[in-house]
Amino acid sequence: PAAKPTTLFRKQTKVIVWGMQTRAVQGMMDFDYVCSRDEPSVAAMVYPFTGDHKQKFYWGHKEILLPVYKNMADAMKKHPAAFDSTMEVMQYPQIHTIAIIAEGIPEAQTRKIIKKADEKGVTIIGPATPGCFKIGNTGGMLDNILASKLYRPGSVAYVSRSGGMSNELNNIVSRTTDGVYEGVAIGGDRYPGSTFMDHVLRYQDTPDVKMIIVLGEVGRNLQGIREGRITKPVCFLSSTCHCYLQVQFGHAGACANQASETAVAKNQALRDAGAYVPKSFDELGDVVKTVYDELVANGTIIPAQEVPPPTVPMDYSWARPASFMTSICDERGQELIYAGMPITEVFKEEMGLGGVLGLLWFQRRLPRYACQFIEMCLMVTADHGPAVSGAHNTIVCTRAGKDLISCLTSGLLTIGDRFGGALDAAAKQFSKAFDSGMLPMEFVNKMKKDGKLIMGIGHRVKSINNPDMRVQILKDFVKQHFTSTQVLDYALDVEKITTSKKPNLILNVDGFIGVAFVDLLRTCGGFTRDEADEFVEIGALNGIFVLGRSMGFIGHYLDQKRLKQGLYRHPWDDISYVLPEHMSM
Ligand code: Q5B
Repeated sequence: PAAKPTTLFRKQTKVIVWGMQTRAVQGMMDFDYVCSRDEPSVAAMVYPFTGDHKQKFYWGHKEILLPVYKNMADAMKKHPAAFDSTMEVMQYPQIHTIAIIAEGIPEAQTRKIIKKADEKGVTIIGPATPGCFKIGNTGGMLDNILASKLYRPGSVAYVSRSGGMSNELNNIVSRTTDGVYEGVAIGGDRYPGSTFMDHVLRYQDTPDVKMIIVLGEVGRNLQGIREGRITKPVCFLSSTCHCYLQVQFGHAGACANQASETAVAKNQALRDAGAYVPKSFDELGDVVKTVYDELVANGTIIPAQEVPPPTVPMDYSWARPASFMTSICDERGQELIYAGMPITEVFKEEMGLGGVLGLLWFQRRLPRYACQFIEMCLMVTADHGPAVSGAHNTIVCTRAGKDLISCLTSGLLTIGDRFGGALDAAAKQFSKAFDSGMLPMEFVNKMKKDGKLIMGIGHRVKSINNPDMRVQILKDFVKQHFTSTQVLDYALDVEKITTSKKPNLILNVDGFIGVAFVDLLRTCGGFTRDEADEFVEIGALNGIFVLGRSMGFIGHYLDQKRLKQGLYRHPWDDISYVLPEHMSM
């Protein structure tokens, strides 16, 4: 087995919280804040049942957003339990400690976790414990933490079985000593991920720990104390109500099976081995104080000067979440802010429409060539004549005397898979096929076999014999400025195959923008791969056509008004009436 670290938690330790434990996370953040940490200990949350998003918390008096990831795609299918997530997390080499808050993990699974943890050198705390280092709800609410002075390290480390006893121990230790250095509740299951002795040995090897408290229903492994491996003073308290055989109290791990395991016998054995063993829980504080005073008197402990902790709001308004969340724009101050950038800066930097779109849609300051590309896309999609579905609708609506917004939306409502709204679907289909290593011919054949159209391929009037200059203009720019065009090149290979079957099956303007945008998001340096994929997943790219073509639809509206065109009625001779036989006149 790999070596386990002695120090489990440092001031820089970051945690990932599994599950939507918002209250626990806010408690951890408050704790971090009063401990004067530079930044929150919670790096992220993982919640497989929603998409990636941000969750609001308070860092002191300031609001912050914490990323919530849905983790790997198959986590959704697996409905991960604590066992699955623990086993999965152990695949990552940077994880050295896992605290399992969940209860009711089958013992067989816990044994598997322990085996894997030993192989990997990972320390497991739990199951069925809040743990320590302010993990989850440990230590209670903020007033409790402040009262127990947990915001600064003391010299006393404890290990208990029950997380419920942590508050009581924190209280006793804070009243009788210079405070808690670390506190672990190993959890209530019969097979906890780590044992009392694991932690006692760790504390023995941690220089800043000067005395140790063990609080457990039944102590099991005393060898360390007997053999002199533990040289620091240990206060041990085992509940005497467990002197009866085969009685299970509370946690499964409290079950005493042999006479030698009962509390009375254990307590005596511990006293004999040199541990400080109070007669009852009421005496624990006195014993701890006696030991602590001795350590101060002989100079082992030099109490540090008290520094008051920073204040945090105690009203917990976070528990009542705001009705709306926003992360792209803030208009409350003197100056409007787009994704963190004051509007004067946007103009000073001459970011243009592409730059503003980068801030508001992608929350990034995009490179110059990316802003230019976006503006070119808006320009080439601005209009394609009065005959296309959307413009036609806008014109008919205008001639019916409707207002600008009705006419514009009437046109916009035609945008979809067939007309102007194939960008996202093309981006998804082509990138998925490319990423899977499928050859272009295999992709075309598979789509045919599945009876599906390839999104972004085909045009009503444009073809290889009547090329679409809009696509040519974009292609020239992309080839000159993009750092990589892998997905576009793949789509162009597909186009060679489809146009060999039918000349109008070209990579159309929707398809081109869709695949080129995937290359841009993946390679412009502003996004992780997951972020790039997410924009395609949530349908950002169709927005380019919608925004661009709105210019054209508004143009058609104004044009019809200016030309004073009357109500439109389609001529009968252009309609083929195909009513069923028995209904015809
Ligand atoms: N076939 C665009 O259809 C169109 C195929 C295909 C495999 C394909 C069609 C299509 C995917 C959606 C798409 C965006 C409807 C288009 C735009 C903006 C615009 C518009 C403007 C502007 C054209 C004939 C034969 C059939 C089909 C096969 C057709 N498409 N096979 N994959 N994608 N494309 N939309 O010409 O064997 O005879 O049964 O849905 O990308 O909207 O200017 O007009 O700026 O406003 O009517 O540019 O391609 O062809 O449907 O009669 O099919 O070709 O299976 O095969 P057509 P169909 P078969 S850009």
